Amino acid sequence: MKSVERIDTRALTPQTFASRYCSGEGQPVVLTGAFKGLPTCSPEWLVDLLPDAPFPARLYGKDHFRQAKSTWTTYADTLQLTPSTYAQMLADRSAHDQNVYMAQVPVRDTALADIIRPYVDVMGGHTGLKAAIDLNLWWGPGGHTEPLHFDSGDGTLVQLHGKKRAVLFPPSQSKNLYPFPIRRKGIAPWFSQVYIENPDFKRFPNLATALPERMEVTLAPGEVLFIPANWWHENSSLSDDYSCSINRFWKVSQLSRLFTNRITPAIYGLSMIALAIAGKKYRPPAANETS
Ligand SMILES: O=C(O)CCC(=O)C(=O)O
Repeated sequence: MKSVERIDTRALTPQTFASRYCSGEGQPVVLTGAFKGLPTCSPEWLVDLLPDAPFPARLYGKDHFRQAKSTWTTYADTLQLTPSTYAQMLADRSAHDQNVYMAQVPVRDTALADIIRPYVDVMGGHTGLKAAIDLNLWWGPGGHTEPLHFDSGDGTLVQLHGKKRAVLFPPSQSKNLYPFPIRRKGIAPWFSQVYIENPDFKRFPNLATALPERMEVTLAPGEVLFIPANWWHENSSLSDDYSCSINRFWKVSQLSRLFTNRITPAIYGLSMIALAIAGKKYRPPAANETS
């Protein structure tokens, strides 16, 4: 298994970041030192800083990840929950039991974003990254795994509470990670059909070729994982109570890096056709859209 380099954010310049981590397929890296001084991210803190309005949450249910992904009819069901209700569900562990995850919740217009954004912007200054989609919250039960997928933009995931393990594969391994077919209803092709921790080599024999390319890192609070566009990643919360992270997607500056993944051109092509039929202006698929 390959490890992910750690580097102090303050030692970076846009030039060094671009040449080391954003050329070719790109290279994941853990950025340290950029989030010193943030208050502890407790549920009370989050509830205080977020409006007590409904936010989308993913309901996976108890057995979702015990079933072959080919039997899934949807990636997850969606619920609307207020932060205070969700904090209660984490406290009484019903969020753990039913695997409910406040995943990719846009928080750009909240007091939470006002606290986090200056730190993320400083990181943007050191790396030369330019914001695409502003801050999203990932607040979920300990033990949750967000399954293997890729995003079409560069991403940075800031860990705020609990330890989180990320497993990554380069875009060149796409074929060996069995993306859902493009024509499959309900699940987007940027999700993989395989379980990397419980591989079914009979159904997915090429997975054996991908596994030696696996990279892995465990993030501690305050650390940031840079996930280059089109890199496959699967993140698991290692803490028992809850995990809290915030991400931002960034523009991919080199056009060629948008196409490091074999299936991305097909996704872009289909989006263009669908939107042309709908008579709308073309918009590339947003990073991490789930369906
Ligand atoms: O940490 C997670 O649960 C998923 C985050 C993710 O997929 C991302 O940052 O792109």
